[in-house]
Amino acid sequence: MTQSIPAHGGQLLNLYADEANVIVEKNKAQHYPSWSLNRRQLCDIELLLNGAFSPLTGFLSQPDYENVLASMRLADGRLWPMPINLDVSAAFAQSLRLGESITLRDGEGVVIANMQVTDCWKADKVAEAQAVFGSTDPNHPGVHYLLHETGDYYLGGTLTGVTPPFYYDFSEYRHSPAQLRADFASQHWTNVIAFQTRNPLHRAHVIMTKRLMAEHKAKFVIHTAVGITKPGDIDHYSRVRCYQKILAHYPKGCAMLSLIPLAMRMAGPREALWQAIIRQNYGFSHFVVGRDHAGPGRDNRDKHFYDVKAAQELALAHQDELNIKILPAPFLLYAPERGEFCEESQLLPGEQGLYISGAELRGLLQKGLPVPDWFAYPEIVAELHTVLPPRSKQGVTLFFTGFSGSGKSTLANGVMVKLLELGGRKVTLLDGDLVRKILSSELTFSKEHRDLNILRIGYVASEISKNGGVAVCAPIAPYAHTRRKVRNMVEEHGTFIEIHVATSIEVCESRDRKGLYAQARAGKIKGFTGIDDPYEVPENPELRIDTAEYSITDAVNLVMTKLAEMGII
Ligand code: PPS
Repeated sequence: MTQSIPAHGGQLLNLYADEANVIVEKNKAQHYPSWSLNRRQLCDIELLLNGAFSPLTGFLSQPDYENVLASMRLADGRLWPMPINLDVSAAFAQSLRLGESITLRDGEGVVIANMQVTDCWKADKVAEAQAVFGSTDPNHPGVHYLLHETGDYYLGGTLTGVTPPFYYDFSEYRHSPAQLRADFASQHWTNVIAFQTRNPLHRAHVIMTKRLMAEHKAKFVIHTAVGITKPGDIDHYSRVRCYQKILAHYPKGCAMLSLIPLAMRMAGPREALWQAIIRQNYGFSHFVVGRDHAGPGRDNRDKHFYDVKAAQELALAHQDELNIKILPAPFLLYAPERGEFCEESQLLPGEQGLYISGAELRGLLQKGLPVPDWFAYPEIVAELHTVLPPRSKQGVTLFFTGFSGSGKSTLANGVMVKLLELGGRKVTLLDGDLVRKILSSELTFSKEHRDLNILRIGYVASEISKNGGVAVCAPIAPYAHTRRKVRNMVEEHGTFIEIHVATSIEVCESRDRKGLYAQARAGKIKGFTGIDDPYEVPENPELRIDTAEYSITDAVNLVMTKLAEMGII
């Protein structure tokens, strides 16, 4: 029976205080130091509190953490491949004593849980990245988050839940492990396949999962991650609308949709195993592991971060320790002559199997080209056309970066005027100098303040792009990781184009239009970019222009040509 599927570690945990004690915990919270949970931490804490992360009773202690990194096991030997840490700032960590309790609040200040802090240590993030992701390459989104967005200290300790995080959206599809188990039991569902996904489903997915349902005499649940997925993914609102539509392609009463607030790490093999454990805790009997499951795609050299079969192999290698059956997903291709899907090995001699990757699909949508009917259902394509309109209708951020005096503002102004001349677009200029007078008037040029300045610009630009406008930004933006954060913000809703204005420091200094380089050389301005402060050269900008080599008109035309090439104008 499905309800008898044991949780990982034996017992499905529920870390919430019982009704009588909620008020006691809330009262205690008033006297504890508070930590405001970020989006990732809110996802993690919800799954800790509702038992999805059983057998964890809180954020990992240091011995558990070290064992997880070294051997994918807790200190007591139980299998657990993913570190679940409460990362905090050095200042907060150093203000605490071990044994002390803290209260964990959401962004609005609601008390989510209290935690007794048993461990506090400084993270070795590079070692963690290598152990968990097998890489320290910041092009990996999980590595980037760890190295650049995670607090420097980790706190471990047991949790007592007070208030479950609240959602306005799709509440009918949100289930805790206990609720989903009860739901399966009430419908007498015994074998149930969990299908983890962060993408819309198409014909091949439906055919593949229906085959698995038949083979394993199982019901089917689209158990979709709606916490944090890969930057640039289609937002969960549109995806859930797609899933609602796709359910009509399954036999009635045999398939359902459920949302899990999982913050994915894109950790490939380790993540596949972790996700299987989580699905066991939700009461599933089977878990589908796809090709390159939870992989972040390709690195800068166009190489997959993980072998496409590594996730399936690692999960299968631990099958004996799991009470959920791992189902490696067959990879289906479309055989056009036969009008059907088959595995590569089943193609007839000379037969060419067709497949459209996520990136290719995105390309078709961005160019406004038709999506072949053999690949996707028309109602899903219609939804995708709404959420991913052709690039000419999407919001855009043009992000010029380079030294002071490199020509960023001149170029940005020129491009803005050209766009206005073409018409049909609302354009906002967020020039470095201008922003510093208004948005960031109180900020200095320290690293922290420069980062904050760029994040403010990025936030405004992403809002403009989200609403279909064009944001033209022209700050120095000297740090690669901050530019990456802005790219991630913008790509949630539109197109991000990084233009490195690569004019050399010598040329910029010789221009010295504002006399600032002379002042920097004379030591009157300290920490001047390119003189005694760093500038990290963009590795892969969409465009690089040295303004010493072109007239202004030609340089502006280079940008406009790039925009035309990309289908933006
Ligand atoms: S940053 O690093 O992106 O936050 O800088 P930004 O907001 O673009 O501001 C750069 C403009 O500020 C003037 N300025 C300095 N630049 C660099 N370093 C130091 N220490 C500094 N102090 C003042 C300078 O005029 C820059 O203008 P632009 O338009 O880039 O020439």
